[in-house]
Amino acid sequence: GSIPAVLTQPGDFIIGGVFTIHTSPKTTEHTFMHAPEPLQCRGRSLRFARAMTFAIEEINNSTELLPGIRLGYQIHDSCASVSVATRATFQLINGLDPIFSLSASCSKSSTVFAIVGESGSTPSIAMARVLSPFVIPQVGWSSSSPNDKQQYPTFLRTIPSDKFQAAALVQLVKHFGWTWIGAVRSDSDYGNSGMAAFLAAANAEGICVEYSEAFYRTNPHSQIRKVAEVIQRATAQVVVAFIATGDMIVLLKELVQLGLPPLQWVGSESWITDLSMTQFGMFLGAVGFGIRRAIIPGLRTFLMDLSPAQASNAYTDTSQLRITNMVYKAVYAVAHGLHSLVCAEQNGSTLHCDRGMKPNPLQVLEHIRKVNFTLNGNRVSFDANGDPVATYELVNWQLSEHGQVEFVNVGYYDASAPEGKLLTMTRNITWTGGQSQVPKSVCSESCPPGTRKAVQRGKPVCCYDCVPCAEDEINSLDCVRCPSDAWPNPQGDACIPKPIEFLSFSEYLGIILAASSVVGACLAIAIAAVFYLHKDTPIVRANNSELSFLLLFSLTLCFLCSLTFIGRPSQWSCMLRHTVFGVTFVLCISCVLGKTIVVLMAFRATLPGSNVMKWFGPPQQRLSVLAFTLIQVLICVLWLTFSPPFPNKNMKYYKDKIILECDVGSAVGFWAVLGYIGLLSLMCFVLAFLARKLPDNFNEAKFITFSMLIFCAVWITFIPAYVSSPGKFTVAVEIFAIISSSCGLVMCIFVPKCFIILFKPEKNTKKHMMGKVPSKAL
Ligand code: TCR
Repeated sequence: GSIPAVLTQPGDFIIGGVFTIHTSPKTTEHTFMHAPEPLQCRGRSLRFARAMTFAIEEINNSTELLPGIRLGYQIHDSCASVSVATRATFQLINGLDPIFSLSASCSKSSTVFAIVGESGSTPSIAMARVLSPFVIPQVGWSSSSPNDKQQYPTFLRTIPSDKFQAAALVQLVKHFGWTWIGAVRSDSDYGNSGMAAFLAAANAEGICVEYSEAFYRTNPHSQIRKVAEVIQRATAQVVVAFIATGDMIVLLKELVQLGLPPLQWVGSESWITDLSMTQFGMFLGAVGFGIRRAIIPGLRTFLMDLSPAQASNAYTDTSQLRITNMVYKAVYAVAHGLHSLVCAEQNGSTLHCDRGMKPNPLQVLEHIRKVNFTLNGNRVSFDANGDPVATYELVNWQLSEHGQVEFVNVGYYDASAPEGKLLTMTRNITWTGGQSQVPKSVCSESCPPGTRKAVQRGKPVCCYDCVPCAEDEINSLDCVRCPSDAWPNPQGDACIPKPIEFLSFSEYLGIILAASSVVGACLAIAIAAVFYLHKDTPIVRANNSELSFLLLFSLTLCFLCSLTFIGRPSQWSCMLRHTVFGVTFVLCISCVLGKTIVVLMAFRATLPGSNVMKWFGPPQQRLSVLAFTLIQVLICVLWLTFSPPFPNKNMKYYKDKIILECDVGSAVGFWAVLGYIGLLSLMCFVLAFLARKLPDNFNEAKFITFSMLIFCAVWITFIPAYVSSPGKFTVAVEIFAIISSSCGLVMCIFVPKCFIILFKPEKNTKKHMMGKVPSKAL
């Protein structure tokens, strides 16, 4: 018949065991009575069952643990099948098989008080569902899927829950900066729940997953091929594989066939410590967490009981006892639980154990749950959830000197350590392809300074383009705008304050302009002095000296007022600037206007020339100058009271500097002042133009025309410069306009007369002057 293998040993108390001895449910011809062929005994599984019998033998020989009591066992082969495992469970709890006829030895067996098993999570869950209604304790040794006490109240285990392994893998991936990974898993409870825990934790850490594929060893070939092709096509260099050994072999064969270039594999505990996987070079450099290695004295000799022909090489290799130790621990935990239930100290000292006791399963469960003992130096205990403390070894697949792949322990993970100390590295890792450099697995390289990440539409956050920061932005993590008075440094990683610009006394331009205004003022004063010294000569007298002196005075002020434009603008200098300049200029122009009117009047109004001075004599002249000037004063007062100019930091105009300027306050005020000057000078120009041919004293009208021409030209060129761009050069242009137009007046109106007074005194006679008049005018 096709009865799965059963191995029994009678005893006072029987422990049940369900193991995956054959990996495929079809290979059921062999019973455990005859050792299976080496090929079917895929290494560890047979060793696991043998580890159980070894532990029971040890306990039976022990004088401390369960003295005088003989433990028996009944071990079933589940063939990695849920249905076979379930049937085995029923057999164990009934002691009878209701459906199949059992071999003689089995039918006599008594019921078990606890069950150790199964290997895989999926069959273990099936068993737990059967066992929990009868409250029969079950201790797993490698079923690691996160478990829920509500659903499986009678399940305990010696392997840590995979939720810790998932967290550990995320830590590992994060530690090496892999933000772009592939994920493959077994389509089983182990793979699905382990990967779900991993993905949730990875997502919380900002790790992006390019693909997540699932398959099972019994899937059609096309499905496995598809998974292999996804891995091949993807760009992620790191693949996290939450896969059971049996599934990994299948995938691996497919990948080898595809000729996949080496990737960095991050493995789960099931396959990362499986020697049968090392036959392929493809996984060299793989890293992952394994159960801590342990030493079980005497096990090797015990295993060697089988003839070498019956055992595979991996079976006898006891250098890597990881899961085997979990089986060993599980059996001991059950024995310790039983011990505390049936053994008690009698008469104060001798230990007595009750062989005939029929233990209540619930009590057994409670006692197993509470065990706390040391086994070969390892603590064994269960937490409230029935799980052990999670500790792992970080395993790295390295090439040994003999050219063989070996598992090198390169670090530890201890879930009970404080945050930040969970993962410790103890040795260097050799990466895939034998590299010593950590492989890179990112979707997009990190952005260079001066640029920022721009997530691509519909793609994970780890995939982005780098777009340059705006001109006024710096890059620290993202593009950050500098405050309005600062500007990025050339490297684009810090904001530096913008330089402040104004026309100062300490720069050449400022010094030259200030000097020329002072020189101009001195010139005007010097001319005034010359005129004063020769105030009785005809030239001075003929040019109605009163207006001339007033004009020279106002010209001096004009020169000097350009000084208020130089230096750091302050509230006062801003208010003074345009108003002082406006008033003094109007004073100037109105003096010139007065002179022109005098000339015009002399010839147009009263040709006989007798009473010009009566209509526009010195008092009228004075009055008109005063009136014209007062109008400008009024404009200025209104401007200053309603909206005076103020110093202003202009950050808008230039991106990289601040202009310290005088804001005119009211543009209307500013243009009114300038416009009034313009109006007067235009008037002056027109009148002087009309009078230019008239024979006045010494051709004054001609010179006035000329000076007004200079004046207007200068100011007209100034306006576009002023309106266009603010800055110190605009101010310089304005000063230049003031100085040059004042200069124009000085040069045209006074310098020729001075020249005659000083160097041609022979022409400075009444006769000479009178002689000219008729020749021109008449
Ligand atoms: N948890 C797997 C089974 C398993 C296993 C192993 C089987 C693990 N480790 C080592 C054989 C050898 C981890 C499960 O299904 O829960």
